[in-house]
Formats: sequence, structure tokens, C-alpha cells
Amino acid sequence: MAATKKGGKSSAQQIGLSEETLLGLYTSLLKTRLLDERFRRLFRQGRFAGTYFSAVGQEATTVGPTYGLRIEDIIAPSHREIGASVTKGVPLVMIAAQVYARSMSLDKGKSHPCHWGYKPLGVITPASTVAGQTIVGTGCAMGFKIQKKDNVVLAFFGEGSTSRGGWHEALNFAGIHKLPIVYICQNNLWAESVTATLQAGIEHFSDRARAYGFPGITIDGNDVVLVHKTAGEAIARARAGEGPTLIECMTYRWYGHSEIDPADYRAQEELDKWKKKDPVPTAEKLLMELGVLTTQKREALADEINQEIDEAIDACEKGKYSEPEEAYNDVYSEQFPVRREEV
Ligand SMILES: Cc1ncc(C[n+]2csc(CCOP(=O)(O)OP(=O)(O)O)c2C)c(N)n1
Ligand SMILES: [Mg+2]
Repeated sequence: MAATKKGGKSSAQQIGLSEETLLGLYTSLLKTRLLDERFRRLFRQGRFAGTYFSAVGQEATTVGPTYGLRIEDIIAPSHREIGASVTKGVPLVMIAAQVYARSMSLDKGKSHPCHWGYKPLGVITPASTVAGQTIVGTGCAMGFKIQKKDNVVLAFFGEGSTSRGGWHEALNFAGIHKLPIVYICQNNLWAESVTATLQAGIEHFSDRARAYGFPGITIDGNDVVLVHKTAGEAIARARAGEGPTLIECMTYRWYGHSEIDPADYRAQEELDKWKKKDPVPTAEKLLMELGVLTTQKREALADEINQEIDEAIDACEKGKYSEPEEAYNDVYSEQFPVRREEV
């Protein structure tokens, strides 16, 4: 039972969110963390091929904006947004099927282990070229506007991706047409081995929004409540036809760019400093103080999530790879075939 303060309002309501929302945010954070750590271990055991982009440390930046979206809203994730898929409700077995490149994955094993797309819930498959999904997401927002629908798009990317030309063209277009889109920049201070200070001559990447005529804001990306509330305001603006917002979430990736990167280009002190801001125990502490979570409840939740993960992994390990001929399917649209000789 949540603690109640004077005036009959629970402590949870006093911070502006319901108990259900606080628990929902926490559940998605924990699920993302446990799943991500599991994939890291499985990769190191050689259970799947390629590599794996861990988002451990950054969970609040994806869970916060995605929690509470409508099914019809679209997400345009990049390579480090497992939390967006988990929070939008993509079945864990489908997330794992992508990692394992199994025939049951939506692309039947064609793309990268971390290119999680899921059409039934409006999750666009990430592009290999960074910021590619920002451009596609902006096009989807234009689609919503043309169709006069009050759905929104969330486009995620890292700070390094904001150096690409297409990223600027997309934001410029969104600013001109006041599109219903929220751009979420996860500034984790590094783009592979390049520091953020070598990506831009400005301190805050959110300043880039001003050039395109819409608001930009920089926030603590490890505070899931703050991220959720800030994104919620931007989403409401977008639904009301008031245009885009750029939210820069300051955060940090705990591990290498991918699991094959020892990340020896950065200082141990920097990592230690950010680990102290771990978004999962930060949320846990808040919820316990508010009386929304107890240690027993947390343990029961972790057991339930671990069982769900076990089942998803088991199904994928038993699953098959696609036949080689599958490589030719779904590559070009069969709906509108255009032959060279017809052009
Ligand atoms: C156009 C392009 N250049 C380079 C790469 C290789 N690459 C993949 S992720 C990445 C770093 C992106 O950094 P950032 O946008 O900050 O995201 P983060 O990895 O930090 O989450 C690079 C350079 C790519 N995929 N596409
Ligand atoms: Mg980065």
C-alpha cells in the first residue's frame, strides 16, 4: 500500500504519476536490464553470432518515452534501443529470435542481432546506416499528418548520429511541417571510440533543435521519472499539432560499443562515476520510498521476468535457421514490381 500524505494524495500522485505508471516504468526497466545482461552472457558463450550492442546503463532513456504510447504510435529505434521494443510490448521471443537470427524472426534472420523491428506494434526496423531510422520516422510522422491522425513517432538515436547530413534534413523538414514527432538523443558521451566533444562544437546537442525552429531540452537520462514526464509533455505537444521536440538524455553505456569492443579508450573513473547513477536502483529506491515497491515484490518480479526470458531463449535455441534460398525473399517489394526495362 502506498504511503498517504496530507490531503489524501498518495506520495506517488504527488510526484505526478500513478502507482501503476511507476510500477510499469520500473517493470520495463528491470526487464530491459535482465534481458540485456542475458544476451551479453549468451554472446560470450558463443550461443549466437555477429555481435551485440548492450544498452546497460541507458535503459531510462528508452523506457521513459515509450511507456504509455498507443499501439498505433510508431517507434524508430537505432541499434541500442532494446528498451523501446520491450516497453512497447514486443514479445521477448521475437526480440530473442532477432538476436539468434532464427527463421521465426520477422526478417527471417537477414539482419543484425540488434536490429529489432516489429511491424504489428509499429516498431520500424533500424537502418544499418546510423540516423537512417530518423529519416524514415520523420516520413511516418508526415504520413500521420497527411492522414490527420493524432498519433506520434518517437525517433531514437545517439549523439554521434546527429553528425549525419540526413539527420539534419529530417529535423529541418519536421520543423517546417510541424510534424508529430519526438526526437530522443541518447548522449552517452561516445560514438564508438569518438568522444562527444569531437562530434560537435556545442555543449548540448539539444541546441541543434533551435536551428530547425522547435524546442530542444537536455535532461538527466538516468532518471526514468524525469524522462517519462519530459517525453510525455513533448508527446502531448506533438499530438496537439504543435510540432516536434528534441530531448537530449545524458546517459552512459557501461560496456563497449559492442561486445567485441574492450572500450579501453575511456577512463575507469568516468565509468565508475556513471555506474553510481545506475537508473535501475535509482528507480527502485524512489519506488521503495514511495511505498510502491518492496524487496519481496522486486524479487518476485525478477523471478517472473527471468522465467519469461528463459522461455524465450529456449524457444529460439530450439528454432531453425532459414534455408539459404530465403535470402532472396522480402528484399524487394512484390506489391509494386518495377523492372529496369519499364523505367
Ligand atoms: C553512416 C554510418 N557510419 C558509421 C557506422 C558505424 N557505426 C555504427 S554505430 C556507430 C556509433 C554511433 O554513435 P551514436 O550515434 O552516439 O550511438 P551509440 O552507439 O553511442 O549508441 C557507428 C560509427 C554506421 N553504422 N553508419
Ligand atoms: Mg553515443
